[in-house]
Amino acid sequence: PAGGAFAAVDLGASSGRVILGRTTDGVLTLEEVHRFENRPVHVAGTLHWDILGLYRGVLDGLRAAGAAAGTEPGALASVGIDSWGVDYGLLDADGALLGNPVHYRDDRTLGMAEEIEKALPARELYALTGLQRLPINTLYQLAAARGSSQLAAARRILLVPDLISYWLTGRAGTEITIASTTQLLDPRTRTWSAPVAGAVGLDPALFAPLRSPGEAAGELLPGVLEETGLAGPVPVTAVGAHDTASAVVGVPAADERFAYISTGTWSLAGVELEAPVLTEESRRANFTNELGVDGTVRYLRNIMGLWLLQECLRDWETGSGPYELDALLEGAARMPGLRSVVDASSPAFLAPGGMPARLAEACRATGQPVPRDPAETTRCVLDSLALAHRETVTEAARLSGREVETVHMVGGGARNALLCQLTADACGLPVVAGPVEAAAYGNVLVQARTAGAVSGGLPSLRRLVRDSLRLRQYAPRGDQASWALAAARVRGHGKEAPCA
Ligand code: LFR
Repeated sequence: PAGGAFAAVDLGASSGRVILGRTTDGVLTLEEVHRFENRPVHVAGTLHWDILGLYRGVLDGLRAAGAAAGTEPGALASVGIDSWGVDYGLLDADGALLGNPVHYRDDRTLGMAEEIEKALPARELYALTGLQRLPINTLYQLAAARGSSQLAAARRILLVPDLISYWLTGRAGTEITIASTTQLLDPRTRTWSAPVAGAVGLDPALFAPLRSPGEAAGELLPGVLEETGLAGPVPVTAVGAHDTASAVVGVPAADERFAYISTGTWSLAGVELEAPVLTEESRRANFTNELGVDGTVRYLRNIMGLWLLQECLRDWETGSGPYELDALLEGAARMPGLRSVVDASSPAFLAPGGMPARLAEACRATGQPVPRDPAETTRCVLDSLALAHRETVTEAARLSGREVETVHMVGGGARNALLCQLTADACGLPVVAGPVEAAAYGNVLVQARTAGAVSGGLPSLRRLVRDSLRLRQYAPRGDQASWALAAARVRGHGKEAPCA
């Protein structure tokens, strides 16, 4: 097709994907050409990402993209990269990577928020960055790395998608949506925050120049072309490099009155705004103001998401053998609802390991029945997620003044019919589910716009997603009272920023 195909590299916490997108006659088609595992590794007591394994997956994926799109010049029109947020690599003066990037779930950040807030009180930090207080934030990771010889030798810090982009093109830059996950960016000026960097003693020269989605990010290096069998030049285009930013572009909303929930390992629930909300009330509710594509703000809260269930499955599998997710979900659907719920926004569930026991403990601590088997535990997780979705969507609307009439669920969790239905019930609003690969849609659309294959602002891009897909709708059932009562059972446990 005219204009060629676009390769979206989308790196998630449990798998990476390379997806080929084409726009023909006002319809967008996506084809997954390569998928690979992302398995973190414990090395000497620290949890790391296997970054070279991921990079190899990207190269294999680009080769597969060439095989599908054609290897003649122009067949692959461009490449865009997005990944999970907050994690980074450090480069030395020669541009070499210093050590393997550390996983955000590593416990090195314990106590770091309190530490930083001695120098920069929580209120000021929020006014400067608008970020929710989550232990995973890059700021707290860098605070934990203070005094290390790696940080002393570092001349540049690159977030994960920017590091991949640097290896592919030889050009170092930081895309603004991924930069906005660090807690080192000022969302009002959209520039690095000198006072925040100063509070952890970071040299501002460590940060790469910022670029925006749609801008050129370089071209594949000759060695990369050779290894992937592609014919150059192949441009790399900056997209919403934060997967959640790309996923929000891929939300098929028909107007402004929507909330989104990007559900996968995490549930990211919130609204899209033109300007950040930096009020004290917003800080107390622990809402984040991450940046989106086309100058937008992603006003949202992180909810632990399907991580809770993934970790249960991992635990049960080491015990009594493999568990079929579908069978568990069927069992959970037959259970009475809202028997016991936990606070699915609580960082208490951040670390890996022993999840069924931790969920049971949370139920016990709040005087609720302890789930007795995997089906009951699954139901507890899904009810808790739906409840957290409800609380977050309602609070986001209230604190931002944005009217919400529809909830869009995108990402892997949009496949989970029970979760979608419970979310509709809990929110008392219709849920529209899909696309599952929203991040890839957003990634491809921003590239396609830069290449001139599509045009217009976010509403036009979203219309294209709508016209290219069959979406599932879930109407709310039942009344709101039972959800309000369930909310009262967990209230006060970790919902507010635990600081004055
Ligand atoms: C989702 C996500 C979230 C971010 C978390 C950690 O994949 O990018 O937005 O808070 O991962 O990076």
